[in-house]
Amino acid sequence: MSAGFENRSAGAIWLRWAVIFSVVVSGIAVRDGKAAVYGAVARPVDPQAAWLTYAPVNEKKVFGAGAVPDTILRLGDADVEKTAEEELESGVRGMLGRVVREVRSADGLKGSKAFVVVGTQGEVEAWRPGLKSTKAIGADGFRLRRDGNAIVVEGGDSRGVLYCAFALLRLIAQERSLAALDVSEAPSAPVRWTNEWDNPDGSIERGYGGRSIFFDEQAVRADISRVTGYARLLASVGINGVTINNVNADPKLLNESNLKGVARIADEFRAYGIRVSMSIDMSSPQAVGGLTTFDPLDPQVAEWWKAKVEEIYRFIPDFGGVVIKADSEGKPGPMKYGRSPADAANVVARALKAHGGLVLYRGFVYNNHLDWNDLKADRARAGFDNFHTLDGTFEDNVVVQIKHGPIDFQIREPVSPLFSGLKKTNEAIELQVTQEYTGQQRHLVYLVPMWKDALDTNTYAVTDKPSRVQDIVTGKTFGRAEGGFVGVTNVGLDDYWLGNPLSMANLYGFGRLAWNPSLSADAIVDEWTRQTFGNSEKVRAVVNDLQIRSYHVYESYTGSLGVGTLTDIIGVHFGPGPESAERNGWGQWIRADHEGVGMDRTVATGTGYIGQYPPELAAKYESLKACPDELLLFMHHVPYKYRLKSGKTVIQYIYDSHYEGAAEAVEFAPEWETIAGLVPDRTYFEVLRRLEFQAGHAEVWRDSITQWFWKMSGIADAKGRVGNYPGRFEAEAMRLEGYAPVDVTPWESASGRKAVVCGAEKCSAEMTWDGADGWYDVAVRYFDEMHGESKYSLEVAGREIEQWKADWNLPNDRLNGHTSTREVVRGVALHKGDVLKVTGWPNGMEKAPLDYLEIVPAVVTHASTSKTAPAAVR
Ligand code: GCW
Repeated sequence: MSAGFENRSAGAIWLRWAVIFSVVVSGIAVRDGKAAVYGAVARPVDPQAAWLTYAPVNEKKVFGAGAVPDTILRLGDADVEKTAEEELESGVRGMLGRVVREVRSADGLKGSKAFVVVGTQGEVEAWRPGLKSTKAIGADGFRLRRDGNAIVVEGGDSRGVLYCAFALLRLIAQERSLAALDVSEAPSAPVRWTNEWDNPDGSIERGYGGRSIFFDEQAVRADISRVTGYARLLASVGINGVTINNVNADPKLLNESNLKGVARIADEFRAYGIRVSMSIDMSSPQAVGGLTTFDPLDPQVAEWWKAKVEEIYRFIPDFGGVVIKADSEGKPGPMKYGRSPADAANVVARALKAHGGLVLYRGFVYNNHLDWNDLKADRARAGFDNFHTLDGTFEDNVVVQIKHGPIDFQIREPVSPLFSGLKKTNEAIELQVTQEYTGQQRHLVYLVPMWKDALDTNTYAVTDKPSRVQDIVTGKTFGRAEGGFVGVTNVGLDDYWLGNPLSMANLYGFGRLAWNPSLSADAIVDEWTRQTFGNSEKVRAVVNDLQIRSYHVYESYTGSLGVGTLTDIIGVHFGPGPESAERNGWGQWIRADHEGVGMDRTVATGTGYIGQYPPELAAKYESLKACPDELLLFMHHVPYKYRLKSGKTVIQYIYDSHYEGAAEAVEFAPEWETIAGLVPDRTYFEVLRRLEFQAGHAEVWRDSITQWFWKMSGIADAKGRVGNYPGRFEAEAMRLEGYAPVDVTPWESASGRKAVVCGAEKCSAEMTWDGADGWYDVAVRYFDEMHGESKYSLEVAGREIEQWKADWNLPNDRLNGHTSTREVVRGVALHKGDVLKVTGWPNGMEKAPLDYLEIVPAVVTHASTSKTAPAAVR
């Protein structure tokens, strides 16, 4: 080896640690002696606190020359008001470094320089009549203002008091001046719920943050201590309901012993103003009730529901109601008896009405055995077709819960036409916080911009009132009293709740939008970043930028132009799998053939779906010219050479967007690395390893989708990238010992369609470097299946430079786009003639699979890599 080129050594690792350390130190040093008091310096933070860290702030910015509160006067006795007091106490202690006195009467204020008074409107007026507001504060609403040396935390009811307290804490956390404080707010809608798809065995359907915080081993967990932490987070953004079990509901949860468990959960949520609800299975009267039928029009069935609901309320007096998934994806429902969704919803709604409970009946009713050969068949039509004729027939405590798009949480969909299709029915929009189709929390995807697109879409339902989706679900358009927002959240026992610390911006954003859908995606993320990581300009610039860019980046490398996420739709919905969309009954078709791609949903020649929208919106989508490019392939089938508004052909756009998106994803980790030391270390590394994974997985997406479309269209990439991978060395073409080539399915998810697997205890693949001497980044692409933890090592010129384990349990047990991942070793010195050798040690069913090596000139932009993380967080 010639001088000047040394492989990764302990020295290199130390250097990287030194970089991180110096960032930490300078982060502290610039804060002129106040480092320990405030600012975004590395500090131990409880990850479970998420955005409620209550870290020290610069109190001058908040209070100017005025005094910081030293006392809290609580006027009321309601538990929720006590919670508000507790939060204020802990927020002031954490952010302002003051231990406040908690008092119950004006006498206690003697000697106080400044105080916070907490109460409902009635309590505040009784305490100080001069503070009487001219207007009544509505349910859950609040007014937050100053009165001399007092900050008045006043709610329309006790829940409003709690929301007001959190609003105050949110302002302090963001170092906003409280000098001229007078804010009145009210929630946009009464229903602000999360749905949790938790199963009694403790698993969570489409959950990516660990096991259930509610259930284990077929019952409510003995230890439900995580529930309080979750309740705090939800209440802090105004969520007032939680449905604790999967919409694919297990009927036995309605048994008495389970209801007792649910009552324990409800007790925890109650102090935070949150009502618990449950998903129910429509066949329960038969499945657990012993009846011979569950026909909703059978009087015995109605009686059974009435009795069951009464029993529930005996255990949980403030039970919120039920969520119903029926006649959908194999779930039993009224169709069995020729009855309608309204018949089913109403029988339960009547039972709940006397107790103040709601039925949220899901609009997600569709046939998953559609005929692929029928060009008129269209799953997107199902919601409207199944529900709009029932408009006006639902009880007034029924809310139809509608996924924001007509298919299923794809990366880009138009809004469901059912929103404008129901005028005399309460509606709620269902948004998915858990990233089922959007990278499963291993990819950074800030979803608020997508939700905003949906909420801001004007349906043109009526001309004399605002008719955006947000106006409809908040009841304004059609004058509905109930309705609102449901977020499918699926938090788990993971310390970061959703697995990825940055994904918590989605939960925060969901709550904030439910409270006020006119907030912008930018404003929401900045609030979140400030509360989570502090007010440092640098941290805000980086975190906000990453979050805001992420939605479009993910869309670009997965499925652009409204074609759908292009994942394996009949599997885990994670990696690429475009072929899976076609030729089955699920109806997530993209109808790609050799000439063109896209679903023709026009009225003129297609499925007629577009005709379900009000005329103005329908006209926009029906016309090829007017249809926005980002929804083109959702609405139309076009030839690959069809030109978009930019003049680019569809096929070239598909190639370009996948390359651009993947290239942007590669920038995420280095950008995050610029704030090493300015965010808590553990969080830093948790995020970093995900961003590095994302960069590698975006490449799998890019290559799979572009190759698939190349094969399908026969049209080559004008820029020559697709099928041409400089620096790539296929494992199957290397000198193999023990390894044997295998075909990978789907073919496009492995480079050259093949991988190698090891049938022995240990195998190796070798190649000789024939390029120029220099510094290179070496990527080893391999497959990390769910079960088994194979070990690998990489040697260069007889020296081991890297060792790793395939222990990230990617969500599948085969070699494909879900499991393809890579290990990158940066800054490797290579000389012509050097031998690179990968050794694999299989484990369990995982046969140390390898796809290729990619050797590209080193890009030294990284301050560190995930390899520098302490072993505990790797
Ligand atoms: O997207 C599909 C999911 C199912 C889910 C269903 C639904 C809970 O793949 O896992 O079931 O939607 O929303 O009911």
